[in-house]
Amino acid sequence: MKKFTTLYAGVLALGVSATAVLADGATPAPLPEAPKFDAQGQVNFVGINDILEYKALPEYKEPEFVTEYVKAGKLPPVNDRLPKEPMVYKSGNMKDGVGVYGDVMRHVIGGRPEGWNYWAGQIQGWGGIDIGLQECLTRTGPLFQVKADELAPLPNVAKSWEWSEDGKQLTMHLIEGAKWSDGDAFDADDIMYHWEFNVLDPEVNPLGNETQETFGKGSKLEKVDAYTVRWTFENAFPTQVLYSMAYPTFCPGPSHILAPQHPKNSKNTYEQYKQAFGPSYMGMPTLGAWVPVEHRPDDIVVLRRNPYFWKVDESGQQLPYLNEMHYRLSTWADRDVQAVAGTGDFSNLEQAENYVESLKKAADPASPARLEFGQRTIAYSLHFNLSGNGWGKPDERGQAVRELNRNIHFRKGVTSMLDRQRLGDSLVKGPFAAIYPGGIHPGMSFFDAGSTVYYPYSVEAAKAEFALAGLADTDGDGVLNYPNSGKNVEITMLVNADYQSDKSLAEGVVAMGEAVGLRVIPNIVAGNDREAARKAGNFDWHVWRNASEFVTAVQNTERLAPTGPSTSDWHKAPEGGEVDLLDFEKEMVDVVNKFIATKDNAERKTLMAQYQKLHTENVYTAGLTAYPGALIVNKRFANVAPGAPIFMFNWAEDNIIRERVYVPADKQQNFELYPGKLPDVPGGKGVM
Ligand code: BQZ
Ligand code: CA
Repeated sequence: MKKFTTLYAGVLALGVSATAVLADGATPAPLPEAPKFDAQGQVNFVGINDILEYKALPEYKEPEFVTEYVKAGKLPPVNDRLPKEPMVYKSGNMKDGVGVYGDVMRHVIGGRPEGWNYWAGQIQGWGGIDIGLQECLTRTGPLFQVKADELAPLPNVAKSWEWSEDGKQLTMHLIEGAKWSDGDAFDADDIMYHWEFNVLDPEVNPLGNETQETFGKGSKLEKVDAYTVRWTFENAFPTQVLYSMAYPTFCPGPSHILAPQHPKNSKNTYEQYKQAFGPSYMGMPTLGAWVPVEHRPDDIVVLRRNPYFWKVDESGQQLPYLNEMHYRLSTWADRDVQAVAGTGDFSNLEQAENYVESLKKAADPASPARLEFGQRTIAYSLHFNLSGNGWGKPDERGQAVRELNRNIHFRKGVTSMLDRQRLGDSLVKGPFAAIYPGGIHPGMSFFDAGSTVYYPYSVEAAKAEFALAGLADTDGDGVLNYPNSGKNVEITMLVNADYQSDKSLAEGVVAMGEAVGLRVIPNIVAGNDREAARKAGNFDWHVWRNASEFVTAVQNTERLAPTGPSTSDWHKAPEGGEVDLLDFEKEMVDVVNKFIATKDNAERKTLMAQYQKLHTENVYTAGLTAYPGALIVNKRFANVAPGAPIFMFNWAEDNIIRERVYVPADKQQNFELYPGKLPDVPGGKGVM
């Protein structure tokens, strides 16, 4: 009774009759057609077997300077540095065929390396550093070019797998005889170390956020022999889980280096384990194509080719072709500027404010870089911290907001206050941005307009919904008050300081809140600290650029709803507690788990449509805007797959398969900072 009278009192305080207000609540409207925008790059779709295979070749080759190390007895011959059956990239899938050694790809990034313990959650600075260092059980970035009816994760360090009759076991075969970049053998012990000491240890939070639930509640993993591991699942044939075995969620680390530092094997605390390989530690063993050899803080990270890299081209040349990789430590906006100017080699043009300038520069025939727009795979959403039981340890003010966040009328009010057309225009005018209600991106294969509930922009509807949530400006200062405490509603909104786009959208949300009496206080935090705040739940709201599950639905599907205690970025369990699921979240979890558990494509489409309806009707998140990205790559590079999106299953740093990109001899520049050098031992001088 109390609740209703308070509510009623709130409504009356607005000076309008309850019926009028109720009639004006948020009412769905058809989703406006997105402006026509054709992706420029034409993808030629292929089968998985057109891209790669695993087989022994009659002979192998290496760069001449590497042979010098072999002659000097510093390195085993190339045959002994490769697995029994290396991964072979097929020339038919390489636009410019077999390449030549030499040159560098000069990345510019906005992140900063905290250190090299990726498996305990350290950040390397994003922008392709961790993507290049992490080789995972499967690989999905390049799937943008795989035919829909053959879509399945690519083999990677797991070269093949088979399901048991009952579909509850998956036996995976690892590449045999591969070595870490320091020569140590790669085998099942590395897989098991990651599973037991990082994933299952609740004190260790890998950078990919993987937990046991990432692979299905009650999932198990065991070692069969040196090159075979076996998964056991509760459901039959959860084939979806193979996507979660790709970057960033199952990328084993060098257990010979990590295990001795783990608290279970040493006197280290968990923090000391995480910090055991600081940003100045060079030569961290990797299965990736390049090894960190130098880090000048706030200046550059330099990597040199890994002499044990386990992939080759069809002529038997050990990859990568590029001898060196640079990551200039700058800002994300500078990455766009340098890529079009030609002082950098690569950018994901993802900040729409930079489109016009970048397009103009790239349109000049003399431009050093090629710019190619893709589909609308970039989108931003407003996340409500939906934990009402203590995740992130909120104070009284924060707790009150979380309880509002859990109120459907409040969320419908928020989504109604958003003028999405204006938000898109605030980033860039023209056919780029589309109205995005939230959930699966418009235009993507699992998007279903019919199940997308769109509450259009309406100040009246927003105000009516806030009244139904019991809010009213009882002291007339223009800011809504809580019914019982009488205090003004104050909402903190976490914003990533590293991107102008995030800040522009946040400004829009603040202004649109003010117009309906909501006081939204932006908490604009840079890079690694923002990551920490996000992961710890230190926010009421969060303006966030979507991850791959909202683009493809099949990559990291478990993150579409709180399917586990910490699988959702904005609704996790508190220490030692449970996730306090709202009713519609329980339904979403059920639908997502059914999607993961079935192989029937028609059923999957139906289930994803059900998910989309639950997500958008209940405003699980409030979409802000969706727009295309453009890939900018310097023209001297060959083998950049046509139509590679800047983001889909993963970022373009994965999608373009950098290890098979090369610079034709006549276009090579002498950008190498350590020509003729190879990485030194782990923790050594960098180059030897
Ligand atoms: C791409 C990407 C490669 C992370 C990061 C960064 C982090 C997030 C996100 C993007 C950067 C670039 O994105 O913006 O274009 O190069 O690195 O990893 O935004 O702050 O936490 O999810 O991927
Ligand atoms: Ca007030």
